[in-house]
Amino acid sequence: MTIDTISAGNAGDIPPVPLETSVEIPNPPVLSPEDVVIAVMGVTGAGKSTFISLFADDAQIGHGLQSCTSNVSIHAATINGQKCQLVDTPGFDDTNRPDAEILREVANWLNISHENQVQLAGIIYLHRISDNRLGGAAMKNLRMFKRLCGNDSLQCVVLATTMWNKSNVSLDEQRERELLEKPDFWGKMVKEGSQVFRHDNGKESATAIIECIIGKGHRVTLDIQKEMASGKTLDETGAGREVQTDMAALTKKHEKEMNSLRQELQDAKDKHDSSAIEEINQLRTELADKIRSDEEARKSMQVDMETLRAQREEELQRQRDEAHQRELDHQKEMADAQMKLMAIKHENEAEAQRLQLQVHMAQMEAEAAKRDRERAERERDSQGGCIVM
Ligand SMILES: Nc1nc2c(ncn2[C@@H]2O[C@H](COP(=O)(O)OP(=O)(O)OP(=O)(O)O)[C@@H](O)[C@H]2O)c(=O)[nH]1
Ligand SMILES: [Mg+2]
Repeated sequence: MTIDTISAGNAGDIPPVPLETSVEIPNPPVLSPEDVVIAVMGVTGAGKSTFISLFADDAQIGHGLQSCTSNVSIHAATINGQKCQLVDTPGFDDTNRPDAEILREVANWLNISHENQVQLAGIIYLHRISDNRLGGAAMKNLRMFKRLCGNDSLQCVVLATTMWNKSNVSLDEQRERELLEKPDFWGKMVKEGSQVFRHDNGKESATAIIECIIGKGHRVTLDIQKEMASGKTLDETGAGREVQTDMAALTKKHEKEMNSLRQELQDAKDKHDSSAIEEINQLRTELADKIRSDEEARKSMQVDMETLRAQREEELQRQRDEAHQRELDHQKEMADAQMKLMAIKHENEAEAQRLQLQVHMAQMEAEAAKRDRERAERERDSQGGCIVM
């Protein structure tokens, strides 16, 4: 890594800003077949990164409304003397990215692991017990997760609830019962061997979850790994089909909206209502953009393992280049601000010296004037002594 520092004369007590001119991007840790690898999955904001951060301080936790983790990342951890690798994953229903993009990222990581004979020891699926109902995003995420894993992997799955309301547990317990009883929720998974835990955001419950997985000593190959290794494209896998079904429903909704906008536009034209025409056209443009990106997302899943990997490498390189450029821009901004700060400091120092001199000159002149006055007084007094009465 090359680091230049910007020097700007006497920097005083301001340390110079290091300006990186080139960055070596560290390679992600390489996993081996002997590693105990545990993936943490779940809807965005379920607490995946927070869970991992209990054992590895390099996990990135999100504190805003936006989804935080965007790429798969691996974090080495030691739990009661046992080494393992915790894999942080982006959650579906990400606020920034379509599900197809998230599935591409997760599938690509799983494909590469599979190719390198790295199998998962288990998967922790986190769910916010505070979610009012298991509909929408949580249900979609769960359906996707089940397809991704397949029935054969369910014995290595731990379903853990997060965000318990400590002051009123009864409502959360009722939701937990519902999760366990309904086959579509967790019921069937539990029957197939998945374990259920409550995680209270503390290290103790997190350790119990990881120890449960390590204790089983299993290794699994997920359905999506088998499917893609057999030559299927992503959209032909179970998880891919699940995403497609959601996307098809969304596209249908968008097309229906487009049709009614077409009708509204005609009505507005008949009435010569120019402001309504403008408003409807704006909505049509926005909707057309959405339909276009639905189509792009659909196409992005028509990829086999190799194509997906090549495309993801390119995308990640682009992300890294953009992040690096942003970093350099901010460093430059900081360096410019530092230069300005020092210039102002120098200017102020010169101004302070000028004022000091002015004070000094005024003081000298005041003293000279005083001396003149005293001399004048003395002269007056001595003249007074000569007055003849
Ligand atoms: N009260 C409570 N807050 C939690 C818990 N786990 C996580 N949080 C908070 O929930 C927010 C989101 O947590 P993250 O760990 O970033 O969630 P994530 O699942 O990694 O989210 P994505 O990266 O967006 O998929 C953070 O503000 C955490 O501090 C928990 O068990 N209890
Ligand atoms: Mg995260």
